[in-house]
Amino acid sequence: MTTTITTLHVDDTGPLADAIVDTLVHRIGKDAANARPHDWLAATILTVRNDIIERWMASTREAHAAGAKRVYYLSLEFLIGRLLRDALSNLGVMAQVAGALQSLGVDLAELEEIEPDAALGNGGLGRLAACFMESLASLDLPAYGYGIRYVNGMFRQRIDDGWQVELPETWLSHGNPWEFERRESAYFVGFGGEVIGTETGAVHWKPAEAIEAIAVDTPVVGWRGKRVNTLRLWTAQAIDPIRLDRFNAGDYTGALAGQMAAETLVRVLYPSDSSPAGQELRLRQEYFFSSASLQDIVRRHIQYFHDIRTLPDKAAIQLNDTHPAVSVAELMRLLVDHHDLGFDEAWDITRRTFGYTNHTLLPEALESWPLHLFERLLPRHMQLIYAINAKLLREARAVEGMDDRAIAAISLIDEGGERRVRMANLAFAGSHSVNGVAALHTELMKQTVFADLHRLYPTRINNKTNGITPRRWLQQCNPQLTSLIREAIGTGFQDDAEKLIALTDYANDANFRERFLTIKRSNKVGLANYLRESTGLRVDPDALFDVQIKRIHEYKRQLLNIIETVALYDQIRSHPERDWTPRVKLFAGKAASSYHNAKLVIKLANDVARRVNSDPSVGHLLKVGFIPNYNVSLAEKIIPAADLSEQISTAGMEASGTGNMKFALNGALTIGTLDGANVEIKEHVGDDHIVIFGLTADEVAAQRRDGYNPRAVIEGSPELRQAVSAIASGVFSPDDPGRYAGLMGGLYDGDWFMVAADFDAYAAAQRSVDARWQDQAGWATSAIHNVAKVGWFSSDRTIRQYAEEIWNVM
Ligand code: HBZ
Repeated sequence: MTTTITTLHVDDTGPLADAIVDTLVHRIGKDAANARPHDWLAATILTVRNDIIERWMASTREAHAAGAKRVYYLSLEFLIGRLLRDALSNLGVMAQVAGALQSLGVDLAELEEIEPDAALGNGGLGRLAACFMESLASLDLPAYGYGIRYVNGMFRQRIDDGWQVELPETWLSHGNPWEFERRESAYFVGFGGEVIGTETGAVHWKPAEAIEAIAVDTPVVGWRGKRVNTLRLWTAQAIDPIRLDRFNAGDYTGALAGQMAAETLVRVLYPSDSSPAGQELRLRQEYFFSSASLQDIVRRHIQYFHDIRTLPDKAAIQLNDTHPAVSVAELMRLLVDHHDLGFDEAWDITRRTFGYTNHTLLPEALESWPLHLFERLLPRHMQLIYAINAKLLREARAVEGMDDRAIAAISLIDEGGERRVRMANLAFAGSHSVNGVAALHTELMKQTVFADLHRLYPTRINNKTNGITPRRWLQQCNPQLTSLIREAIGTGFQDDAEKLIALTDYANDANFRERFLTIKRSNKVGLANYLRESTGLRVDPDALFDVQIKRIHEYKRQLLNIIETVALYDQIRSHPERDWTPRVKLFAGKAASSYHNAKLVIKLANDVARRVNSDPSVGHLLKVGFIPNYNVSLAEKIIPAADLSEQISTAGMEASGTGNMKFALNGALTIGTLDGANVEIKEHVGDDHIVIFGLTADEVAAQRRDGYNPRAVIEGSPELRQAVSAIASGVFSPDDPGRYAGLMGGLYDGDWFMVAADFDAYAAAQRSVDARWQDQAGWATSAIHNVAKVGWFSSDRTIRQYAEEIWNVM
């Protein structure tokens, strides 16, 4: 009989300690005297896992017995981060496990810190998938996440002399005690070859190559351990791991070539959040995981429900952006070629099964594949896509007023230039629901990228504003604030984040404010220590911590922030007599390895930091830090310590943002544009507790349409002109004075992201922040209003809406 931790009490950790030592000896093969921290970590995870497995099997049995409909979330990215603290906290056994380890002389917090970050994603899209998985389990919905088990996920970022250097992330180097390889769940995934017609009219795809997809499962523990769902990530293996004929002939490389090709497929995540890498390997990855997932879903459906026609009643498949969009064609292939359904019936089933979530309107980020590449790799899918397109365009032609331009925009094939397959159009056509991720984004989808498809299917586009899991992003990352809230309003908010609203009553309570500020300060001391250890930078925890952490991208406008920092630096030096608010400006984020300007922005932040931090004339009034290797775990350290959250994208360009929600939930004030979910955050927290500046999305569009003249704007703003020319002339890069001439020149000749247009408004907003900071009680009141009013941005609310309005599972 195994000891289940949940049956133990905090003061009775002896059996649990014994169980951990037993695991250490019998599973890891070490005794307590010789165990290293990683051995203790593995032993702890394996022990906790026993309890999780029981719940996991019970969850599967229950769903089966109930004949429940299942949700399938297909995503090329799952940015799940570390799992130990999440599992312990959701199971409510944190104190027991900490106590048991303590009795063994081991510090749980230290073990948590050495757990590698599962960085299987780029940014917001991947983290959203992770929050959704946790909420699905917490809401007791049977769900599977499907993706790829990348051996090296997102690259590790090192900063060398201010430049980003990309290194492989070796998160699996100590093994992964959370995962279970399921050899029995393996599928062949084909590529290339030809399509052969038979006499009966049926067709048969004969791929030239095939790779075996093998399932690797990770349990996802919901809040209070109610349900444990499965994250199923595919790994790849050659069908012939070694060609003995070649090996024996002395061709050792050739003998292993198949295995090498398979391993290459699951090696890296494309480190791009801005544009599809446009490479064959990427399309292969997308088809590999889509095909394996669809085969698995169809197999499970037949096993449980026997009739393929009931698939839409028992399976809801959500496409996380277009990366899995080829699944639409894959399901059609399985239905038509393997289950002998007619095309029309197959199409009806397909559309009723899929939903598609769009995460970007940036034209360069909308995936499309050269038709010849697609046809060469997936000839049968190409045929099906032509057939789907014919049907789609017939429907479109039947709508009054659809002209040739509209038809061309709706088509699954882009005919302008080299012909390409449009994955967003395929996903749209193949789904009964197409959603955006914030209200503004969804409206813009209707008006811009999907305007013609929207006219054809006017009820298909709907909004599901993003959310974040309050377990990881409040309870786990900010335990002190969580305790304070619990003391004030009880524990209800832990099961329903919207109950945080009761905190509003405390926003003007002097005692509560005091305690709130004390906790914030303590989190800031923690971050200051981390900064000193990781970068050598010393900062004053009483300064305002002003934070911008996210992927580095021109539309996110880290450059606006840096230029304003330079302007502030100038101002402080020119007017040292003024009552400046001491600030610490913090940046973190990765740039896509091929994104030149983004990498230059990282270097600029570091160059500005070096100059400012060593200038005694500003002293403690201004410090600048770039924290390397931004990832989920780092975000968990930084966010609870932030006073000001920078959400300053060019209006209309950030689909939603989710960092904005995490900061507000931890009591930071937002300085931001009316973009993405900032708009809704403002509605929730109230105009008095957020700092909004800059052009609206409509104004940005109007300026671009009517001719925007950044040169005139720069010339008209002395502060901006001075900062830009200082950067351009090499004040911050004396070793290479021309380094930023091009970057600054881009502002004069175009400034697509409207940095100049928004600069004065941004600088004025920052000075209003300075003034607010002088009134600490007022600041605390606003911060508490933020915590109280952003419970709505829980991913539980988001998932409930998906469940009710798209998946029909609630
Ligand atoms: O998805 C982000 C949006 O930029 C952000 O506004 C939103 O909050 C978040 C969740 O909805 N999008 C991404 O993170 N996109 C990618 O990471 C990406 C990755 C590969 C691509 C394209 C985009 O080829």
